[in-house]
Amino acid sequence: MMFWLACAEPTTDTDASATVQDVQTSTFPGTSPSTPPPAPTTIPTDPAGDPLPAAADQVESAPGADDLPFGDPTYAINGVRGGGTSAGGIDVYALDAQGEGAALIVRWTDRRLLDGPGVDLVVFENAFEVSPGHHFMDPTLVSVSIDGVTWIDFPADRIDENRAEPSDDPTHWVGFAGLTPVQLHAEANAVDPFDADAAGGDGFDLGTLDPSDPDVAELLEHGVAAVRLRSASAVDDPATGAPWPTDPVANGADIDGVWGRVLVWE
Ligand SMILES: [Ca+2]
Ligand SMILES: [Ca+2]
Repeated sequence: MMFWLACAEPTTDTDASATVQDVQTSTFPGTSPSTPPPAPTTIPTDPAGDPLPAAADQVESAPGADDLPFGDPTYAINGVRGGGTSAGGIDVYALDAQGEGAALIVRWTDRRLLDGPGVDLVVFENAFEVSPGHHFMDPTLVSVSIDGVTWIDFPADRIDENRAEPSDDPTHWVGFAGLTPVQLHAEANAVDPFDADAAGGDGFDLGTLDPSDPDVAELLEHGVAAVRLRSASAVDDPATGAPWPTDPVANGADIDGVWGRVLVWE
């Protein structure tokens, strides 16, 4: 029933020293990055070999990948290197603003993300503050799946009265990623990715999904195998039937990395 489960390595064979570079070579053959990520990231485990919070380390799908600057999707799994409050990080994979290339799917090698206390998942994009209350940002829709077929969207909405118009006020956008600047930096500021004040990024709690939905119930039982990120500009706002309006100078979400908190081996 779950194609990723079917092809997973036996849990006893898990190599805790696997690196992002190992993974990307074996699982994303369509990508031949001419400029490798700055450094491989070891999958962290505790002394018992159990996984600790970790960044997603596999690209499952990146149809917008190309040889242009920021066209290499491995930058979405190579660690987070934010640019701080007032500048956008450049260690990113840029999704398109429209079309098939506006989506990216990432996952964790041989692991699934469970619903733990509070935020379970943090998406780091490269939004930054232009002035107080005004951000340059690429609102991003977040979905989760246990099988890569059925996707459950985190509810997202505009809560101001001008939903058909762009807004650079992040408080107008609720349930989107791509809103909050990123202070987390793998080398220069390796704070807790789940400390929102210290790390930035946009957090998501699986516990906020509706457990009366059978698909959600199954997801909560088995865990998340993959996360899909989509530029909001490529998706229709159900209330208007038109794409979510984003700043004309924004050109799609720029994904730096995705962290999960409670991960279990498959
Ligand atoms: Ca949770
Ligand atoms: Ca990155």
